[in-house]
Amino acid sequence: MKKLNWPRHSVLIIAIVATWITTYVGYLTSFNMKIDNKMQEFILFLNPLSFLLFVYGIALFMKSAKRRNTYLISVSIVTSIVMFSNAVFYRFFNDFITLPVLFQTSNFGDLSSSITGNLHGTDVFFFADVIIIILAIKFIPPVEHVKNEGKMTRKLYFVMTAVVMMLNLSLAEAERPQLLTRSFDRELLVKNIGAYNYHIYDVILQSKSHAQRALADGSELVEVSNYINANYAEPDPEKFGIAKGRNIIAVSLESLQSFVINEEMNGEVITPFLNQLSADPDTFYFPEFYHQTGLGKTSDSEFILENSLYGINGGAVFFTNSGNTYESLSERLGENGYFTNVMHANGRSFWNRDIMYNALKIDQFYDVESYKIEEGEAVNWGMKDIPFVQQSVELMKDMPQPFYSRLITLTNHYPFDLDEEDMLIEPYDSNSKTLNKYFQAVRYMDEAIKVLFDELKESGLYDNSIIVMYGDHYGISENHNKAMGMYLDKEITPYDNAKLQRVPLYIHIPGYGKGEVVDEVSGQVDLRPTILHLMGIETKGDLQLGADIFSPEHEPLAIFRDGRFVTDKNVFVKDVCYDTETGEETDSAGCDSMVERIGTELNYSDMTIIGDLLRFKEKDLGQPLFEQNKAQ
Ligand code: GP9
Ligand code: MN
Repeated sequence: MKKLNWPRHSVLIIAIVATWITTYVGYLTSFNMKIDNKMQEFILFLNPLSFLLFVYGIALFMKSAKRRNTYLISVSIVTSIVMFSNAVFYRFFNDFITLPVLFQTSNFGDLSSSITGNLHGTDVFFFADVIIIILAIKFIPPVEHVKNEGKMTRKLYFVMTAVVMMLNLSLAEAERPQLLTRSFDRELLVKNIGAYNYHIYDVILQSKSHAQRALADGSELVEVSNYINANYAEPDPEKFGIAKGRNIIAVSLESLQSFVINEEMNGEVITPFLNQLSADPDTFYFPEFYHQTGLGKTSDSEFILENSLYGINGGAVFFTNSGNTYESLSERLGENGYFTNVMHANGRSFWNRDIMYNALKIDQFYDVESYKIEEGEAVNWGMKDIPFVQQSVELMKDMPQPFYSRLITLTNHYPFDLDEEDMLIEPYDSNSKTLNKYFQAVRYMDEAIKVLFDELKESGLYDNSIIVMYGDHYGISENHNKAMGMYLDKEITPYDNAKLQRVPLYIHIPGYGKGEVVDEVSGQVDLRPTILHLMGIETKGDLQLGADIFSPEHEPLAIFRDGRFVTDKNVFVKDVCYDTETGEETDSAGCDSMVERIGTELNYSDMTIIGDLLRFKEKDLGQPLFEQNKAQ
């Protein structure tokens, strides 16, 4: 093996190191990224390297020194512009640039004023690498090309690049499992794979969804709406409009599953307040209600509630289709005079909420910046639920009424850590630390809900509101089946795992007095029509896959994103049909008749989202879709 031609490659090495350091210093000085431990610090430092090795390395294929140098300078200019633009964007939006933001025309006004108004003198530093490279080229004399010298060098070089890339990805995967498939947050992506790789990832994600959208046309919308109209469930006249004009307070109960409701753990009640609430004459409680989320977790539950469509398979629709036209619950309520908002003490960009909420026509997002987090008021993922609900009610007092506020709780989130003083019951004792802590975290959440009710009563908002609370998704995965089996005192079968996807739903209407336990099988897609009908708002003709749970025509059915489903008679898991009552395997006839229908429904949901079909609604068809289909 020939020795590396040192003087010739030194410009390349200087270029890589200069841009690497400039990028890293840029990270530290221009972005407010939360670094929790030494490993995250190391990943942040390492993450620009694989990309820089790769792009700068292309210079190794260029024979003339002049071309090579021009190339190195060009790369450094482009990378500097990328970092510089992100920094300026971040100052204004507190987020990294993503393609849809650049293409959303409504953002242009904000963008241009944010650029001109947010330049700092120190921004020149982003171009420090360009200057260093120009100086290096000037002072290091070029060495001419030696025949056949480059092959081995190149091979070694790109093997090294791949190794750095793999090291980076595996460390990132260990820090944040499923980082790329779940794509939680732009900040997490930049922290783990680096700003440059993040942009490549973003371009791939966005172009995929663009191409699929381009192929769709209005005829698919007619097909989907025919299916929806055939399944439309008329509201129960007794319930239609019973909460008309009231404020709506919806609460997403983080990771809350139904198996803890009305139950005890080691002789201690887990959810005393919620138990009392489910027996309250002003409450409808739904013990057979299922979450229907996929990889998008909380964001999927938000999407399903707002649109009565399923999330997409293998990703978070909040990321993949945030530029779509939707017909959200918020939009409908907005049209009916509501001030719509989401309250969640987390960063704006998590789950791409800042962008998606625009598409969902949510008037305001009270994110972490709207809250004051005092010493001792944060644990686990952030602000504790009790101060969160207290401050949320304070904010509600100043809202124009009627309002629709959706609160997203956070404390009962994996890994379910609590401060000592918030542990109101003892932990469970099993081989799963997660399940052991879960009961305590749920107990704390129950307390937070009690505080929410107390505060609402005190504020005077309570009587004229309706409170809808639902579990967003499971908290305990199948990995904890052994411990779960110990708690439930049975061996957990695939049937049990499906039934464990039940999450509690409460609809509390102060002063109503005719509440009951509704044991109809239902799911999150049913929330939108159910809520709108209670408010006296028609949904006929809306593109929604769920149905009003109170409707006598509601079908007892919950479809999971992975194709499992539950009806009042059967539970279907991976080609096996179980009896809903007994959990025994049963003759597949009952399931067979449903399997195709389930596939169709999930497919229609995907078609609607991927093809962005709602953009064809009304505008192009001239009349409300429902009327048109009736005429056919
Ligand atoms: C984050 C919170 C939790 O803002 O909604 O998200 P999850 O991990 O549950 O999807
Ligand atoms: Mn969640």
